[in-house]
Amino acid sequence: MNPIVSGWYESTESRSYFNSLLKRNRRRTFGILEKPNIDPSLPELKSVKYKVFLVGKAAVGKTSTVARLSGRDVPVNHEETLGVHTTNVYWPVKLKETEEVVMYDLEMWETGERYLHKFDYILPACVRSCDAILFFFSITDRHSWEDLPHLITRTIPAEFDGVKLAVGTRFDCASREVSHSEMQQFVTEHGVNILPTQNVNSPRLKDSEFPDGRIGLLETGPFMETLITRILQHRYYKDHATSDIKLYQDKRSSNEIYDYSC
Ligand SMILES: Nc1nc2c(ncn2[C@@H]2O[C@H](COP(=O)(O)OP(=O)(O)O)[C@@H](O)[C@H]2O)c(=O)[nH]1
Ligand SMILES: [Mg+2]
Repeated sequence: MNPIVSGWYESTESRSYFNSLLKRNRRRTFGILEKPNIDPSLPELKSVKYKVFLVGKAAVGKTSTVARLSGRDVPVNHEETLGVHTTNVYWPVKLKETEEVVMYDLEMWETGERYLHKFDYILPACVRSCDAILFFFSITDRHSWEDLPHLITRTIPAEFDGVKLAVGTRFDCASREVSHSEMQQFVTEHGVNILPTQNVNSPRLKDSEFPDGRIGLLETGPFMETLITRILQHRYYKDHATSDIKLYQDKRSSNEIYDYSC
């Protein structure tokens, strides 16, 4: 069962909540001490933070994915991320059972691949208390795809008890080096679902150089909803491990690749 009202971000009701992520239709960026300001006429909003770690080969599209999810432009050229970088991506969700709206704050952790190899304290810091790890490959880079199973095993510590998801980038590109059936097989064999993404910029606001924040939110909605849903389902499994676990079993078949792009 899906714990959230899916597609809620497209509803009229959600608009006043999503407005807190925008300023004059541009996506707002939030500093460490800042949070989205919700319209005071709305009921007070619960805020829940989750830690998400993005890992994968250099130039596979980790920074671009975070840029896209937080409403910034995708970097034109690859520049290695220096040290560890975190970005908070906010996303309001309506819970199905209680009809409560919750503001999720996904703290996205990324690091340049070189730093990961150079300093052996970085990986443990990134995976510690992590709610989800996103393993990246590019659909136009066969090597990143073939390395995916090793990436998973060399990244996760034995005690890791969070969500594992693979993210495939460059689904906008025609020159694909990975077939659909290979991805299907991977999902069946490893029990790790794949989220396809295409990190292309949103259209510009009228007479402006800035991306249209509202369109960006709509475009990234399926990715954000899937990620939050997986985290919530996983936590539910953990909390109810000995009781009615079947209740929340995901209706999607376990070998499904999420069939959308953002
Ligand atoms: N066409 C296309 N280009 C992408 C995509 N994702 C990333 N890129 C490009 O690949 C380059 C490297 O990506 P980046 O996010 O910096 O890689 P990182 O090292 O994994 O953080 C960027 O300059 C982007 O322009 C995608 O989904 N589609
Ligand atoms: Mg990067």
